Amino acid sequence: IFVERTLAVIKPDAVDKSDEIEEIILRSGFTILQKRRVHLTPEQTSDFYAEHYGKMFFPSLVAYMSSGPIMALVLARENAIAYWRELVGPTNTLKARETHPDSIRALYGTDDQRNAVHGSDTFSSAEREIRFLFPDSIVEPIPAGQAAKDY
Ligand code: YYY
Ligand code: MG
Repeated sequence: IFVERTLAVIKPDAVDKSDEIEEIILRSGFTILQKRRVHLTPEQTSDFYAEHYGKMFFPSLVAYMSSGPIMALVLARENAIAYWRELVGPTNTLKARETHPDSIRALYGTDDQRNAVHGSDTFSSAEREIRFLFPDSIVEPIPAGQAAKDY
C-alpha cells in the first residue's frame, strides 16, 4: 500500500464541529498522525496562504483565517492528497451543496470563503504546509511514490 500524507485544516467557522469532522475523517480510512489546535496571527496566515498574495480575496481570507482558532491535522492514507480534496468538495460552499452534497464543505461550510476545511493540493504543498503547522515534527516526509511501512 502506498501511504501518503496530507494536511487538513478545520477552519474557524467549523472548528466547533471538529469532533464530527474527525469522525468523517476516520470513517473514510484516514489515520490522524498529528493534531494541533492553534490561533494563527495575520502574519502567519499570510505566509500560509502566500500563493494567493495579491488576489482580491486575500485580505479578507487572512482576516477570516486569523479570526479564531483552527484545528490542523496530518492525515495518512493511500492517495491521501487527492482523496481528502475529494472529500472536502468544491471551494465555494454554495456550489458544493449543489454538486457535491455529501462533501464536508457542503455539510459544514458557510459561504464562498468560510468553507469549513482546507486540503493541500499537491505533494509539495502538503509537505510545505505540514512543516508550517508542525514545525517541531519529527516525522520525516514520505518521498513521493515510496511505500511507507510504519503507519
Ligand atoms: O484550495 P481551495 O481551498 O479549494 O481554494 P483556493 O483557490 O486555493 O483558495 C483558498 C481559499 O481562499 C479558499 O478555501 C477560500 C478562499 N477564497 C475566497 O475567499 N474567494 C475566492 N474567490 C476563492 C477562494
Ligand atoms: Mg488551494
